[in-house]
Amino acid sequence: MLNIIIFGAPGSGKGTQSTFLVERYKLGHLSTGDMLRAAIAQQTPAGMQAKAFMDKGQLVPDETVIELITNELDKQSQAAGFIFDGFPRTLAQAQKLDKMLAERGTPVNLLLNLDVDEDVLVARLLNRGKIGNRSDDRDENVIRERIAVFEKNTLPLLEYYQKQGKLCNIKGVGEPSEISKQIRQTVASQLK
Ligand code: B4P
Repeated sequence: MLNIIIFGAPGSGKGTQSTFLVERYKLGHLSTGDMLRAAIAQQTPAGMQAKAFMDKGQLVPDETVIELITNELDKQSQAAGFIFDGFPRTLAQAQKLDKMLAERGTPVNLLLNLDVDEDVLVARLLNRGKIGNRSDDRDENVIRERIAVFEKNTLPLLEYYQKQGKLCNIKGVGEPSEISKQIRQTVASQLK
């Protein structure tokens, strides 16, 4: 199995590059953001709880996202591996992911860290807010809160994966296809 975490601040291109990775390596795509938005659209109890956090730019409680991920891992048990997109976002989620994968006899192989400056992130998300239907992209204060939460709660995970020798830094600015090319070369050299 091949398990890749695509990591980065809101607007760093995780969703965009996940599409490339899923296509290229034929892996399952597990995006907690997409799962949460689906739960909100279906008005499930988890979705209703998550909405209040997402509207404010805060993280949804660990138990909620861990339950969503566990269910999907079980549903897609035949997959050749996974792209974890937007998960883990806290140390508790990272430790739980290691445990869940160990129970299935497979590890996280690598983490791709998309590095993008804050001003670029804000501009991208405001632009998506104008053309898309994500309410968390419309308000600059919410966007800046999401970035602040990322820096406080999620960025420290890089050390966790660096210690395991799994961290790969990718410059996340430029044409999406150029970034995909860099990712392809990084994955190839890491898996040698
Ligand atoms: P997510 O859905 O993960 O949203 P995101 O961080 O904004 O990333 P996304 O993948 O959508 O954007 P991308 O960078 O690809 O999470 C939303 C919310 O859900 C969180 O705030 C949180 O509340 C909650 N949540 C999700 N997972 C959670 C977890 N594990 N624990 C707790 N809470 C959780 O792209 C952004 C834009 O940039 C796009 O419009 C794209 O077109 C553009 N773009 C991408 N690459 C570009 C490039 N190279 N050049 C120019 N533009 C580019």
